[in-house]
Amino acid sequence: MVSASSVPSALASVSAEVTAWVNSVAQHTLPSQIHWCDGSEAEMAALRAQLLEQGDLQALNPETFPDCFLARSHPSDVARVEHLTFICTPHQVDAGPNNNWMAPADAHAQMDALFAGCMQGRTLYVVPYCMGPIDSPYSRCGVEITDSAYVVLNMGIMTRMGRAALERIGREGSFVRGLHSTGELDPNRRFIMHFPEELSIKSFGSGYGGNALLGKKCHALRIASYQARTEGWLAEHMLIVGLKNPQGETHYIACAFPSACGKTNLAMLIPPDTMPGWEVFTVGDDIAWLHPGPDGRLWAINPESGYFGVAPGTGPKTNRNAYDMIRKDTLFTNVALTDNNEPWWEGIGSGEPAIDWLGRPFDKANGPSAHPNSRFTVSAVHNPSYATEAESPRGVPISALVFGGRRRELAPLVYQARDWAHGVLVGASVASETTAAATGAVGVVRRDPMAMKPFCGYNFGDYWQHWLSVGSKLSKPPGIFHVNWFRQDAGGKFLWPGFGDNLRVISWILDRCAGKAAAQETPIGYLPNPSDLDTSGLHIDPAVLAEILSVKPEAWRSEAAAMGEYLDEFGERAPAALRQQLQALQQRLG
Ligand code: SAT
Ligand code: MN
Repeated sequence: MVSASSVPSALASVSAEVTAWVNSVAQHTLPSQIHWCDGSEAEMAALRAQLLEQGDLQALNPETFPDCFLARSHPSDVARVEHLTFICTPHQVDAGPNNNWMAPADAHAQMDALFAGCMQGRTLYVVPYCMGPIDSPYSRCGVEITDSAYVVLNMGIMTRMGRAALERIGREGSFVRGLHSTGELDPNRRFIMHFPEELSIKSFGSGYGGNALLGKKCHALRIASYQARTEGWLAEHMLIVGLKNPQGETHYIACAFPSACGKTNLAMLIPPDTMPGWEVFTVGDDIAWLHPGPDGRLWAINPESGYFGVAPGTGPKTNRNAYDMIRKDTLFTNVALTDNNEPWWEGIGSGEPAIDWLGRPFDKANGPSAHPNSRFTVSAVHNPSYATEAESPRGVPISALVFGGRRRELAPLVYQARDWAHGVLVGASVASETTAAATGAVGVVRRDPMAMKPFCGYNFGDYWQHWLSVGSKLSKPPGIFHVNWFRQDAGGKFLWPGFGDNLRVISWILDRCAGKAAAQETPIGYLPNPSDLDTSGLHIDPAVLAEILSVKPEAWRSEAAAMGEYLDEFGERAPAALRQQLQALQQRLG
């Protein structure tokens, strides 16, 4: 084992706390080497070269996809594992019915046994990172220890990783500790444990996405949501996008949708030709940290610096910006290949697969060629619509918060909550069909409050209370809305075109926030009349538009009753104000 004296002299300002932790982990996991990451391009290139040599990465067509690589994960390790993900607080009630729970001492014992000697013959990488702009007071740092070079490469894209982060940790003292090993990739020896009170994470047995890139869901949502509650802010599963209207005014909105429900597409939306003069700027596509500002508005930063996006469905028609940005310097995971060694997936719009995600010759009898949760990892700076404001230390002011889910029925295209407290109920009531982003059945409707079901590091009852209290600190709160791009007819056909045309809905949302748009008052909130939406050039059947802008009291009464049962699961922790909001909704529904 190499001692921590191997800290490179260039990184000599390492805090004693980080060094002591790295030493103790090394003594326990017994790596053959320790590598302190500085985040330099030379370091990333060396790691890629090493993975290429080992056959763990494959270079893609250098002419059409320069500096792009393919990684294939273990076939049983392709998505987040919610049933193996735990929140470990001393009292179970603090984790809440929304989380799997284990007592911290038991969880540590179980994880420490798995980690014992697990890095023998491997390199232990020390990955210091900063979530958010390096000079933002809202940013928070962490250190991930991992034995996976693939994880290091991803963290290098997804976070501000390396020297500057380590220096900030040296100045601040505090950091989130994330310990990760791929172990043997045995699904029976796989756990993702969070210790919010200790600001620490232990993840074993998976090399995939949200299970292994600990800065993302584990830190920036589960641990950060807990930290945010104690510090008076919100860590949310939201994209952040800026919209400049033809009059030249830019407004920012933050939108919470479950994984694989189109956050990346909306964050990079291209306005339809029939809406000239609009411009769209991406601040973030997955996570927002929201702070009440001194001006009474809500301000947002994106803690990430890259995108870990779903590949299938990404094409020139659905997301031109993403399609263009992943043609260089991109790491693909579990996509298929063409016979020209280019990446391929269902929905890419041209070409055809030759090799499937498992490396076999493509045969459609085996199902989709790319795994439905195959991904691209790419730096945000390659996004043609990247907002310079994403680097702003103070963040961007938020005009509207938008919740949404994937629902065939019930939820209309868009509606506005009556006020903040009602908006918290709307967010808490989000339900969505499950997707391939997590293992388990796909297409089952489940409650996914604020799109945070898999990501809230504490009891949802306390979380809703925290949302209510953040609202009370805002003299100019954003409007709260709910959208549903996914309504279908009986034959399964989508009723709304989605993608760029979603700007029509957002335009109404922004006009509502500016007090400029009309609406009809319904029991569930304010909906546009069909004439309030800009549908010029859309060619949508008026009957279809009326259908997706209607509220069926009968169906909503059942929904409200189901929501009441859901709140009951949280017992006394469910805020009284939320129950009052639900009662008021039920009264309005009659
Ligand atoms: O695998 S991740 O958690 O990083 C992606 C997602 O599910 O949203
Ligand atoms: Mn996500």
